Amino acid sequence: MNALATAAPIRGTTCGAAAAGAAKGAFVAADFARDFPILSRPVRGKRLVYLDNGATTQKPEAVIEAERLFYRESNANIHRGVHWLSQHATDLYEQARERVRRLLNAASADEIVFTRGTTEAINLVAYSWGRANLKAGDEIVLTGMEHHSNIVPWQLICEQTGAVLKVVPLTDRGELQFDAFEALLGPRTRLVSVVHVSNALGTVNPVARIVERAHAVGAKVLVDGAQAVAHQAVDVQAIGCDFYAFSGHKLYGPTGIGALYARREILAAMPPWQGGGDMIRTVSFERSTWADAPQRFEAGTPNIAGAVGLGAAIDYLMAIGLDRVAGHEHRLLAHATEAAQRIPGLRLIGTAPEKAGILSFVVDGIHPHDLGTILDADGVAIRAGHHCAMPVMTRFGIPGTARASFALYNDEEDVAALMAALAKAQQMFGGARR
Ligand code: C6P
Repeated sequence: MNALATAAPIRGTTCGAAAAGAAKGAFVAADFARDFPILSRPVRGKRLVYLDNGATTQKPEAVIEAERLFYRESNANIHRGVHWLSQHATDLYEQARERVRRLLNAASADEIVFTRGTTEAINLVAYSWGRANLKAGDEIVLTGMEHHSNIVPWQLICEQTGAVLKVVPLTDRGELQFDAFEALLGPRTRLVSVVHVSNALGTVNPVARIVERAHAVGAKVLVDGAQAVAHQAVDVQAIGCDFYAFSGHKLYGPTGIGALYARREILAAMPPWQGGGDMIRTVSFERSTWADAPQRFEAGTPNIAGAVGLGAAIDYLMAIGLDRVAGHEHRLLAHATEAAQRIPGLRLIGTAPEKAGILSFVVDGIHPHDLGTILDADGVAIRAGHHCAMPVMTRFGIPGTARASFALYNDEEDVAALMAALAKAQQMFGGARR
């Protein structure tokens, strides 16, 4: 791809093996894996089995190349220059916004605000919408499976406004107790902020139903889509949510770039949360006025190359097709779940019927961190710990879990490597395997 290809119309953009795989119809993960240069590097002398996609996904050549070419051929600041290069960079940045719109099926690109990622997107809503709309006694409903990024900003805003948090409890399988959720809703509920796919449990929440119930009491709904957007088709209009947040780096894109979707009329009424260049209409020492959304929420020079890389990642993923990716990852999860259940002493944490490709577990007698270290010696990269979801660990009475999280390039061979490394860990810890 060259810089012009990056800037080219969105439809029909495909690259490398992904395009071939998409055309063939058969989903061969190994074909896609070849698009990701890092997956062919050995780690500790072993084949890299990368199963830490919940933390961040690897990047296809198309994304690496798009960022590299941006700096080689298109780099300039945006929305400011009268010169050709600045206008060109601005076009690329705005085309990336359109790609995000298409990914989420938002009604307008003006509903997409670029952020550093999910965390910043949620903080934006908390500090802008939250400070302007919440007062003492108002209620924010969260769930017991939220990432810290969807807890702490609300705690900070509650301290400032006097609003209070209400938390929906979880079942033993790691689902929301829907009755309890409905019982928490009332005339004081201003916001329901809920994770789409739990990073610690894999549970897929019924977000459209949640929105319907929340809207019935006049509350707004924010969906944390960090673990969803790369693994299933997301349609914010079908979900009906007011806000949707995600990170580019969990979607095969660069770090330091993500987006907030917010419904146009809500965004139009929100005050700025950060001040600086590019978010103003006029400035004087007496008074400043603000640009329209989304610029109002993008103070300062943004991550332009990151946005271009994110656009390339979206093209890559959509060329393959999110439904096909979801199908593949569901099959892989079912296969991994079955294999894990055959390991004595292994307990899955998160067994909801609606799950995405996340396998969280504990093994008798082996701390998750030890598991992670032993697996790493065999080139198997998983995450171990509380996954920034400490309330989930408290709910299940454990310090943490070992977590394998799948992406489109993983396959049965990766699952076999995981299971073999687990068996080895059990032998090292005194032959827990019977
Ligand atoms: N979860 C994980 O290993 P940022 O850091 O802003 O890109 O994403 C934060 C975030 C928010 N919500 C959910 C559901 C998430 O899973 C994450 C990031 C990583 O599970 C790092 S803790």
